[in-house]
Amino acid sequence: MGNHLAPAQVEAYRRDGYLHPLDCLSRDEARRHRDAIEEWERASGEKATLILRNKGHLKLRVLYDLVHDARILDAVESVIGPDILCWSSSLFVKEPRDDAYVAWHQDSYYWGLEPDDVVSAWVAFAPSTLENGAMQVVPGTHRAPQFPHAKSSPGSANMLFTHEEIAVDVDPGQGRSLLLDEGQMSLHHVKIVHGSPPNRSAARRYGYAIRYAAPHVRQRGDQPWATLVRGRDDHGNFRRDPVPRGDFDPEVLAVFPNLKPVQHRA
Ligand SMILES: O=C(O)CCC(=O)C(=O)O
Repeated sequence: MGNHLAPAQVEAYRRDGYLHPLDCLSRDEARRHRDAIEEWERASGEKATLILRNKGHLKLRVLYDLVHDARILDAVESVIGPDILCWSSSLFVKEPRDDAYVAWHQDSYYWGLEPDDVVSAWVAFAPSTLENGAMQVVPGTHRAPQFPHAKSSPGSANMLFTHEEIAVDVDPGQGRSLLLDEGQMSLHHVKIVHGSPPNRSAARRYGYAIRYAAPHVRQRGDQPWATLVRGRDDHGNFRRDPVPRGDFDPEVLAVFPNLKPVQHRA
């Protein structure tokens, strides 16, 4: 059985577009992931939220191992099937008492992946609470059409690199906060409307969102890269990521020069 979802949970995911809380890491494992990230920040002088936001699993070996964790993949398998690619991953660190927030958006708007057999597993390396800006979703919106998006107002603290947000009114009262203990995770559908308010607490909020796709998914206009993390890929729609042998492996950076910290910051 492992960590596969029960039929009622799969049904709830299909109806609502998200599922939480799901047990995943122990508290000790969650702390070890935080420690590894903070240790890397100290050694490199870089900020995790900037540098590890894009394909963090190809940068830090501890994250590469995590995207292969059977406890996550069992749950993911229950919603997208036994053949699983990790297309990307994003570490969202919210600093204490900081205005940074994530504007309401649908991932499908930015990613161009079709069909929508794409799910994010959002793993909490620290508790995710109302006070520290837990992620919010609007249930059922994954079944709505794709909404238009537009640039956020100038100077906004929207953490999304594109600085865009959904261009229709979202009633904040409809948002459900995905509260998680450290080590727990949530799943959210690629089309669900989601976002998160600022962190008003005295500690960092850590969420690691891992993007998984079934191999029949395609990206509009491009052949993306991905890591096969379970099963097989008989479709060939994704090029195969190199395997990182350590943190910021030069061989990986040779394939993806834009993953280099200094370029990412610009
Ligand atoms: O971590 C957050 O608050 C937002 C995460 C998010 O937008 C995502 O995982 O797609």
